[in-house]
Amino acid sequence: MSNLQNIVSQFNIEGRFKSALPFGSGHINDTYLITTSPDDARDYVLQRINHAIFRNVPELISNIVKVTRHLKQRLLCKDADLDWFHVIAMIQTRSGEYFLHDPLGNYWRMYDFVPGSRSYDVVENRELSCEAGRAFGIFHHLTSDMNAGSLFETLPDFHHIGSRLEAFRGKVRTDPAGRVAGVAGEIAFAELRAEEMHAILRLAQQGRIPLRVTHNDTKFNNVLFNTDNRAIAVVDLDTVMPGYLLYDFGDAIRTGANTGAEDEADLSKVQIDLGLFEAYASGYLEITGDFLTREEFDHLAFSAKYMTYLIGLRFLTDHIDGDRYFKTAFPGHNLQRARTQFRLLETMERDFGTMQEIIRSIRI
Ligand code: GN1
Ligand code: MG
Repeated sequence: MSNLQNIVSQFNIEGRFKSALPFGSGHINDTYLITTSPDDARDYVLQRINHAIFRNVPELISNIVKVTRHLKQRLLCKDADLDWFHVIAMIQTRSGEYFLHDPLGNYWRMYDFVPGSRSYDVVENRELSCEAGRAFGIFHHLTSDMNAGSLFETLPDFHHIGSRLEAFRGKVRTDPAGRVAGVAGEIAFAELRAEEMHAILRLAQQGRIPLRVTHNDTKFNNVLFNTDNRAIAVVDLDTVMPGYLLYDFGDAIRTGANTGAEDEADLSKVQIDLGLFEAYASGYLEITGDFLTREEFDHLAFSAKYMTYLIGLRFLTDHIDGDRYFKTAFPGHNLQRARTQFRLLETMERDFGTMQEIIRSIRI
């Protein structure tokens, strides 16, 4: 029996293991699509959680259990009227846990695969972007009455500008892979904007924006669509924890209103698409408009610049560090991703006035 088959056999699944194929495009965990026989038995998504990054897997799983239970309860309320929206079920092991800790020290968990569902790495049109906005809006709406403090902070200071700059500057100083000289332009680009990028942290420190239950990885490819291209679920809840809504909005724009892929090498293809931006924002605000605070609303456009900067800074830091954090497919991949983010940010700077007008013009 293969290792994966052996792992799968310890979960409570329908049918018999047929195959395991690498699945999705995550940069951290290992993900497989598990098919089963007979053909009408369910299929599953199996993941090996990267426990070098996620140091406390039981708490991570406990966050997901709490949030998915809450989502399910809220969806059951008649007034929710969201019957197309799915909460992806985690599968229990035969001993009733939501994860498996194997003898090698690896952590595994399984989800239902929603038949016919798909995700996109690049946004193809405004309808998809608007749908993604609605999906993350529904996630925020349904969790807006949850106590954020009841969740564990799985990755402390995940989107904290101070910590990310400190890590970046530390690597620039020590230059562990001898790459600093080759990225002087990118380092200067990041430093030039460092001060401005403290805006959301300041709002938080001054108590002007509320701590909420947030997703923290609102990439476009974390939205599942059905065959009619309706967004039916948000996935990848590993980083669900207390956070600021602006981080989720901004990170979604980074990928959901970008004309290129996250690692597009041809920078002329990378820019903020204002039509996609408007579509995402209107889908999102259609759902969240009545509970968003004024300060949150006023900083939505800025949050897109912030998250694009932050993720670019993280890719650049990892490049300087010798590619130890994100999975890479070729040498220089992290640097290419950083350059793509920084190019996208420049186009947001160019169009920032219009982005703000677009937000203001969406009636909520
Ligand atoms: C990582 O593995 P994936 O693609 O779900 C990262 C996110 C980044 C993203 C960039 C735990 O997410 O924070 O935004 O890559 N996740 C973690 O594509 O660091
Ligand atoms: Mg993720």
